[in-house]
Amino acid sequence: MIKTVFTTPFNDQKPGTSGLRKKVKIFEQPNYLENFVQSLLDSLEGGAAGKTFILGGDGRYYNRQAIATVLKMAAANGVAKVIVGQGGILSTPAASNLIRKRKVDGGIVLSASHNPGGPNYDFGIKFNVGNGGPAPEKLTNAVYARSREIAEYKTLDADVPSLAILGTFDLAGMTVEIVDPVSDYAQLMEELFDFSAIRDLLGSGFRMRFDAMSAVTGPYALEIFEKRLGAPAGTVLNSKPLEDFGGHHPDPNIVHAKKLYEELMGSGAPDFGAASDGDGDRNLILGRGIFVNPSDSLAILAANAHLAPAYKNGIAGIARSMPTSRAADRVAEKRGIGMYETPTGWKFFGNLLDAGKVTICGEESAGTGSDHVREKDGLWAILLWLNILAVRKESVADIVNAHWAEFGRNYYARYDYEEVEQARADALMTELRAKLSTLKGQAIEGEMVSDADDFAYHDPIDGSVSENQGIRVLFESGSRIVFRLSGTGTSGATLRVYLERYEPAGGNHRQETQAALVKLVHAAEEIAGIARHTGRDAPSVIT
Ligand code: VG1
Ligand code: CO
Repeated sequence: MIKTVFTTPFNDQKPGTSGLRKKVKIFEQPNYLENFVQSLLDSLEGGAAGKTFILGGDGRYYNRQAIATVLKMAAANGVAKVIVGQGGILSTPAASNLIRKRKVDGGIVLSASHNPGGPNYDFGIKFNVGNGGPAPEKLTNAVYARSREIAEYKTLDADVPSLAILGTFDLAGMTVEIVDPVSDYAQLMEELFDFSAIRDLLGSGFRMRFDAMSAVTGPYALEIFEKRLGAPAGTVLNSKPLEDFGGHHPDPNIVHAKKLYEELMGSGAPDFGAASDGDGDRNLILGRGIFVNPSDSLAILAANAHLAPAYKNGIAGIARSMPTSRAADRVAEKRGIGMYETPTGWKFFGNLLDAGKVTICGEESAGTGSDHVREKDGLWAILLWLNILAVRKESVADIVNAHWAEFGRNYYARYDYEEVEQARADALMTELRAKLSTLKGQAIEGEMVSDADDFAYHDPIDGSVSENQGIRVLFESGSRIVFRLSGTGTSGATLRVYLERYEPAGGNHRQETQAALVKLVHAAEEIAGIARHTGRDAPSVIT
C-alpha cells in the first residue's frame, strides 16, 4: 500500500526562525505539506529509514490532518517507529524532553507557536534533532534546497487509526506508540524544582493566575499547578485547548494577555500572574502591579537559579539572543561566568548547551530555558519564578527592584511594525546596511554612536558562521538600537526595532519605560527613516 506521488516544487519552503510557518490556506494546497515532509526526510543524515521520531503539535487547526500525513509518509519512507502525543498533542518543550528521554533520532512539531490559529490563520512545522533542539541551519538549508528540486514523495494508501487511546499499533510496518503528552514533562518539572516549597507557598495565601490562552499548556498547567502543587481550581484560565485559540492571539505579552495584565495591575490583584503561548515555549511574568520585562526576567532567573534544586551548584554560563537586553550580561560579569550572544532563534543555543558552556538561555521575545531540554520552556520559567518566590519570600516587585539596585536597570522595549510591504521593509534594511560605516562617530539626538554593524555569529563550538542577523547601533552612553526583520511572520514583513538604555546601579530606576526610551525612539527614526519607508508613524505592537 505504499504509493509514490509525483509532484512539483514550491519555491517558498525556506524555514524561518523556527521552522516553516505559513497561512493554513498555503498548507492546504495539494502536496504542499507532503513536499516539505519528504524534503525533510530526504535531508536527514543517513536517511529516514530505520529511525525513530517524536511527533506532536499544539492542537491548532490543521494539526490532526498534518499528523496523519506525517505518519503515513514516515511509514512509507521506512521509519521504524514514531512516538506520538495522545490526540496528536505535545508542547514544544515536552517534545524536546521526549526526544532526549527516549533517546530517539529527532522530532516533528506541528505549530506556528505564538501566531494565531484557525482556517484563516497560521500553521507551521519544525524539526528537532537528536539533542532535542531545533534543526541547525545546515539542516534547514538542506531541506530548503531539496524542496526546490523535489519530484516525488512516498505515502500510504491507507487511513491512520485514531490517536485517542494510549498504546501501540502498526502502520505498514512502522510502530506507532501513543503516549500521554503531559506525564513525562510534569515529572521532569518535579525533579528540577522544590515542589514542596512551592506547595507551601501556594497554601499560605499566595495567589497566582496562569493564562493558558486556550493553547497547548492548559492540560500541562492543570496537572502541574492545580493537581501536583495544590493551587485552587480556577488558577488556570483558558485551560481548554481550542483549534483557533478562542479567536485570540496566543502570544503571552501585555498586549495579547491584556485581561491577565489588567487583573495584575488592578486592585485586589493576585501575587503572581503568568501565561504561555500556542506551543508552550514562551512565558509572561507579572507580579502585583508589575510587568517583568523578559530580558530582566532572564537576568533575574540567572541570578537566582541556585535557589532551585536543579541549579543549586550554580550555573555554567548564560546565553542570550543578540537583540535581548544586556541585563543578563551584568549578572554573568558579576558572577564570573560565561556570557554568549547568539542570533535570534533557539537553534543557536543548542551547541552551547550541549558543550556545557551555558546552563540558562533567553530571548527578549519571552523565551527562557535551561539545559533540561533544548527548547525554550514557558512553564519551566514560571516554575523557576515560583521556586525563587517560595525561597525568598519577597514579592515579585521587591525582587525586581532589588535586582536593579544591585545590577542596574536596562530600560528596554521592542517596537514591531507588522505587515509592512516586503519590498519597503527590504529597502529600509538595505539603506541601513549601506550607511553603517558612516554612523560611527556621528551624534544622533545628542548621543554619540560608538559602533554600528550587521551582526554575524561565529559559533564557538562548530565554527559555523551566520551572517546578516540584525543591525546593531551602539552608543557611547551604553544605549543600543537593533533593527531586524522577523523570520516568523506569514504576511508581509515585520520590522522589529529593539531599544535599550542602561541606567547603572544607584541611578533612577523608577522611570516609566517609554519615557525613559523616548530619545532612542527619535534616534531610531533618524537612523532608519521608518516612517518614510513603511508609511507608518507608530508601531503596531510595543512589547
Ligand atoms: C520570533 C522571536 C524569536 C523567537 C521566535 C520563535 O522570531 O523574535 O526570539 O525565537 O519568534 O518563537 P522572529 O524571527 O519573528 O523575530 V516561537 O514561540 O514563535 O517558536
Ligand atoms: Co512558541
